[in-house]
Amino acid sequence: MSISRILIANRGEIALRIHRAAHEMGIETVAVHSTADAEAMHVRLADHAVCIGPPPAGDSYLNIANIISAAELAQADAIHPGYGFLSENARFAEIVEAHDIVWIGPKPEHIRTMGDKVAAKKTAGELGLPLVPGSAGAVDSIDEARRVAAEIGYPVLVKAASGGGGRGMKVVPDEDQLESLMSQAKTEAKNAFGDDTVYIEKYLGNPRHIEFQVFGDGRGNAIHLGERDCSLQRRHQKVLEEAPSPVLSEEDRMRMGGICADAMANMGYRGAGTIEFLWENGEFYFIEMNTRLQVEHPVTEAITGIDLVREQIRIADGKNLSCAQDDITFTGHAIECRINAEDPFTFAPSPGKVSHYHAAGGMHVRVDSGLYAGYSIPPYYDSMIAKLIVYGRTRERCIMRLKRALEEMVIEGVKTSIPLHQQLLEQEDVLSGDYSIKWLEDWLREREV
Ligand code: MV4
Repeated sequence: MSISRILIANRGEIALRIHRAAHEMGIETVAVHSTADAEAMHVRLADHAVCIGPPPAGDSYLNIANIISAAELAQADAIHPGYGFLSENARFAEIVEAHDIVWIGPKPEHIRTMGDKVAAKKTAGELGLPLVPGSAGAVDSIDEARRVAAEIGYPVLVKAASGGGGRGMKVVPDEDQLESLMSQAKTEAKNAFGDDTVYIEKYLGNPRHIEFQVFGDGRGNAIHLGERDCSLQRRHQKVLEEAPSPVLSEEDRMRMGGICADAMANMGYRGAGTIEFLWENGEFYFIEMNTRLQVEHPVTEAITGIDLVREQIRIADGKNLSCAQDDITFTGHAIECRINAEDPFTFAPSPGKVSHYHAAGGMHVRVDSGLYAGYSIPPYYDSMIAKLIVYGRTRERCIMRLKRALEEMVIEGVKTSIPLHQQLLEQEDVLSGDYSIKWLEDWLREREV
């Protein structure tokens, strides 16, 4: 059996991205949409479209029953979840498979394990990934917390097992504050996730965020596609990502990438995954694994020439990985700017009608976006409206081209983060690649005064 019609359980640029890969493989697509998205580009482009509910995501893009019904109605034989929404919902993956629909994603058990940060860290350690020093698992009592913290040394970080994306974390500077901050972390975790399980790690003060792209075939074979540096973030939202990282040597890349690929091979991982590390003073420390395609995947595509969505679809269809590790080369440099409909100074969302639109173009310039002139950006969803991905033979030339492409982009009628990116690309530290996860927020704070 092979996949002939994919339901895309997502919206916006990633729905378009998946549609494009599918059509290039001769596969039909089914778009699903809320009533707010009836005029969206992903609906126009798809071969079939099904309305799955009212604007709030909880009633549409997160409504499992409606999405399964849409798949049955449209006779889709596979579902691609994209990123966000239901992409890391293990129960959804199980329900899809129980309906004899191909799930274009990892095995549900692996999604579940990596969604629990304590279980993820335990698994990562067993698979040989380097960990941040800390508790062996969940920390149940203040006495245990004191013991662990004294052993690894302050400052420590209390993290929620159900957290991720930075929610439910507390930095503890010394033992005096451990008890109160740990109980605060537990209360916040209970309220946010319905689970007050926490664990403790050594707090790394000034690391970079470096993540490795991996693929497994689910039968014990796995490869890595190198790393992305995503250190430029604001409130756990990535702003600009690049590949390769400005700080890794080819030797570091192949050594860490090899460790990641071996780990995925040993767990029998299937599909695309991203292994996130903090990097400080030349050392890697595993923090989390994402069991989905990521927003920033195009920078990896640019330097490897591999279509990651095509690879995902092939694997879900039972095919072998399209290339061996030795066939994969890393050439040149790529940077992605996330363009949001928001005020570039206050970051307030700026939904509304796009009066004029013109995408940048030219050699090595890619714009992934569902925008068009006359489109109304609805207020209900994420504010990211476009991704500008630029490639260059070297990092310097990539940055020159990126500046040129940002000048060309026209998005009128709403505020966008384009001016923010233009300012960023004037900063010495960004130009030299000398930044950590702290850099952007520090700079924004200085920019205000
Ligand atoms: C950390 C850390 C420092 N030390 N863990 C934030 C989100 C979640 N994925 C893990 N995070 C962090 N974990 C230790 N032991 C600092 C962060 C962190 C961070 C990580 C990646 C990118 C941006 C960040 C911004 C603030 C904090």
